[in-house]
Amino acid sequence: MNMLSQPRPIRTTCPYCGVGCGILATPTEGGLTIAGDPDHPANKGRLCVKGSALGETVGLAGRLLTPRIHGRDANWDEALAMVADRFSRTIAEHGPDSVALYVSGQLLTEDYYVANKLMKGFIGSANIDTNSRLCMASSVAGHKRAFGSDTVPGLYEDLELADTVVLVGSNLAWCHPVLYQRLAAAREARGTKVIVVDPRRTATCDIADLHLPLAPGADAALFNLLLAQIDRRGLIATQPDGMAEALAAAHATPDTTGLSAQDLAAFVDMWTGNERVVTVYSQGINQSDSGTDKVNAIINCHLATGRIGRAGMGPFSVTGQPNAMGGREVGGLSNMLACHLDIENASHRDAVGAFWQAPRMAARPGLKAVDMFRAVEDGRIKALWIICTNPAVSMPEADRVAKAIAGCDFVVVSDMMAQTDTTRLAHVLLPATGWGEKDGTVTNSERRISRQRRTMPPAGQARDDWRIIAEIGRRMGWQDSFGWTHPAQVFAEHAALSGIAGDLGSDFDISDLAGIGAAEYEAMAPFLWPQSARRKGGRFFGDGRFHTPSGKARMLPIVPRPPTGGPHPFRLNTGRVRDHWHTMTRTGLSPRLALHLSEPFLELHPSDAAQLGLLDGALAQVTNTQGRAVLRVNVTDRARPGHPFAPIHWTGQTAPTGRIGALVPGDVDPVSGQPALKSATVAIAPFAAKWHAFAVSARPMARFGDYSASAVLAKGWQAEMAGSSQPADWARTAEGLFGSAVPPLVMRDDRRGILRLAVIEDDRLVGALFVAPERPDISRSHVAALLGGDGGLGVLAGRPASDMPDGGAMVCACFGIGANTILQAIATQKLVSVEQIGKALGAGTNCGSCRPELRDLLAAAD
Ligand SMILES: Nc1nc2c(c(=O)[nH]1)N[C@H]1C(S)=C(S)[C@@H](COP(=O)(O)OP(=O)(O)OC[C@H]3O[C@@H](n4cnc5c(=O)[nH]c(N)nc54)[C@H](O)[C@@H]3O)O[C@H]1N2
Ligand SMILES: Nc1nc2c(c(=O)[nH]1)N[C@H]1C(S)=C(S)[C@@H](COP(=O)(O)OP(=O)(O)OC[C@H]3O[C@@H](n4cnc5c(=O)[nH]c(N)nc54)[C@H](O)[C@@H]3O)O[C@H]1N2
Ligand code: SF4
Ligand SMILES: [Mo]
Repeated sequence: MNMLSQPRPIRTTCPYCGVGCGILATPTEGGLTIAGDPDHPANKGRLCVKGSALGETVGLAGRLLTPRIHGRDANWDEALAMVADRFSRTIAEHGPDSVALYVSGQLLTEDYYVANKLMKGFIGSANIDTNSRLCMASSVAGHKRAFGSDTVPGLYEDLELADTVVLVGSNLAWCHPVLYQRLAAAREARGTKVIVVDPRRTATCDIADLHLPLAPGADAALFNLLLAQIDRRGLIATQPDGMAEALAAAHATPDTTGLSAQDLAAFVDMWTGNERVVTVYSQGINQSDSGTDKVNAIINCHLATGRIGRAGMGPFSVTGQPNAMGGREVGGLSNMLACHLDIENASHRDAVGAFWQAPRMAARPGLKAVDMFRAVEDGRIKALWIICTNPAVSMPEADRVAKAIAGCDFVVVSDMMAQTDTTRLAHVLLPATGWGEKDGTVTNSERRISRQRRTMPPAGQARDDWRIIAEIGRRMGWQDSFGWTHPAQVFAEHAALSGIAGDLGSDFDISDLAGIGAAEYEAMAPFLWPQSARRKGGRFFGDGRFHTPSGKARMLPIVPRPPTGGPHPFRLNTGRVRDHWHTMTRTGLSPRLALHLSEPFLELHPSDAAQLGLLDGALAQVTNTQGRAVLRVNVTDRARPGHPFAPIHWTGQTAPTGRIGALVPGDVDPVSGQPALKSATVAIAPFAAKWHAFAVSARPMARFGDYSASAVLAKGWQAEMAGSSQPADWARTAEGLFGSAVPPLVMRDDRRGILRLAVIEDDRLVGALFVAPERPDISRSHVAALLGGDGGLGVLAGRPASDMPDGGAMVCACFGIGANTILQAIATQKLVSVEQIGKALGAGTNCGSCRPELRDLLAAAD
């Protein structure tokens, strides 16, 4: 690097959640330094722990660096020729509906637009669906029913301007941390009332004035009861279509919420008592077999009171993925067309077809995700291209989906990573550039379009997704229509099409940017859509005009339906943890993120645990007719009785028995096709393990045992293991695990059934294994810290010497501060607030994601 020129920070956007934070990324010798962009309107300089740790995830570890065909390295020409040829031949023989694309809300808008153009305009089938089907489909359908368009009316600042904010089925503290921080700051400043509606007591409840632990799935009943009260209290302020029917349904709704009369009354008072109410909702609403009805039950209350599209008011569906919103704009779902146009509307189809000069416009909606994989299973789909998503893990019926993909005639997977549960099943693997290497745009939850910019060269031979898809389009015979050479050209084309859509009445119109060139695109600052001669940014619907034929909003009569039952006693709730992103292909690379929660777990209410004979820290076997998982039990009254919770992040790569999708049925919402991902019914029993073990290793470890969960460390890897039969020879096992020919040093205590082994090569600790009848009671952070050092046999003690501190389980990932350190500081320095902990230790002062846990530790120390 030139000594004279300091590297300048590059403005880009975080690739994780839908908050869409601006980042300043500065290239350094070894990678990138990351800081929040103070000028980005979404975060104004803040970042959460996942965003801050991005620098640790951009190395070459695990990357797919070349195309691969049937497991061998191939060159691009060969791989692309094969994909184009197989797709063309399949279409020629079996018709356009015999092929499918399954894509992702993590693609950039440019990637997404090109994929849709190829499929819907040129291949002539709408069999392109996206993981947003698992995520936002019910919100999209609910918006369209109520507003006539898929429009998010409000802005982030509405959460700051509101007097009451209701969070329904949203763990904002962990899943949209910077938006949560903005809300927490507003509450601090102006006393905003916060209500959390969630069967589980989540970290978000930390700032809740009221937590409603409602019966799972009872949200439509709750909002119908609210609507009935709105009517009784004379708060109806507008006359949308369908009002009478919606009110009749609300008044007829019995109370199935399971809430106390007092809590219910407090909710109604807080909601009706302030005009400025924002109701935020997320996957606790969408991922249900009546998710669309739940969305409309919420929107009904805002429409009836006219609390929509004005400062501090409105329903607010927060998007999960960084470009979930962009995907909706380009028509990423199989039942939509680009620019919020309708595939079922002939004039919309004609307009898009004419603009694209499309030889074969898809004439009807394609298959939705669950049905798409069923069609893969039964052979109707013979060629499948999966881009930027890991369905072998994240789909419901995950085992069945993995089997279907494995049985498909021709499977192409485009990913950044070489080894995922889905890449394993591909005939052709295409290496994609990832965050930091890609160049394009994303849209966040408040409709703000921001640039992701390239900050480093592509890894190996990786190529941008849009370039790969366009090249396939050209090789399939459509040279001119897929001839772009720069992402700005793709963006400009999309913007031009949005102008035509705007003329047809679409809300999504960014035609001001139709003439954008490369330099302007490069310099583009974040902006809100729409952006056209008609309208610029701002909120929607405050003027009472909607996109329905009558111009009025529509209220829906909602008859609440309980979730579909099942033969098993427990209803399994699923969701996210603070420091991991989905199937962990990237967050799993960061030691800082890996240790907050390093194993797949089951949050179980104490009464359930007692009845099942399960103690905290034991392993539980969770089963139903379609799958099985083994999970670490966390006994906590955060879970509702009968309603345990498990995280979605573990995979065949990290914890083969921790794949939760294997237990989730393929039941879908009849309107949106979104699967019910939070209500599998399951049976739970203790997992009978003969031994438990913990290991650290400087080299990647071989997998061992009937249960194993691995995580990356600063100097290697760790694994928790358990098995139902004893291996014949533990020393042999250790050699295999650590890939070492050096015989291990052994310490055993037969009376307690404890065995400890260490492998030392050239005076360095390369591996240690701790075996016990129960989960080994040792300090994991201490043992991990000794790895690679010359501490030798000392590791076998499993704990620091009494004069050395043991930090304990990771709480503050930014500064690497453990629970023991914090508890000790609370005790010795008599700390009474999160702020004081921050002053004393630094914990909680950077991203703030651990502040709820700091409050828990303060309470525990009381
Ligand atoms: N750390 C982290 N952040 C993320 C992600 C990640 O993987 N990790 N993923 C991103 C993505 S793609 C998404 S979609 C979002 C998801 O963001 P969220 O929707 O906030 O996250 P989840 O944990 O899936 O589910 C939210 C809550 O729904 C509750 N819930 C379950 N059933 C019900 C019910 O019947 N009613 C109600 N009211 N609540 C219920 C669960 O208990 C859970 O706390 O997060 C985004 N942000
Ligand atoms: N039970 C249950 N299941 C769920 C959910 C739940 O709450 N409960 N949530 C659902 C939701 S909301 C979502 S959004 C899904 C998420 O599920 P997935 O989309 O399957 O999860 P990811 O791990 O984000 O997968 C992204 C893949 O793309 C790769 N990748 C990253 N960047 C790029 C890129 O630029 N180009 C390409 N080609 N590849 C890239 C990554 O390595 C990874 O393999 O899970 C769903 N499944
Ligand atoms: S809140 Fe965190 S994960 Fe979400 S965009 Fe901001 S930094 Fe990224
Ligand atoms: Mo999502």
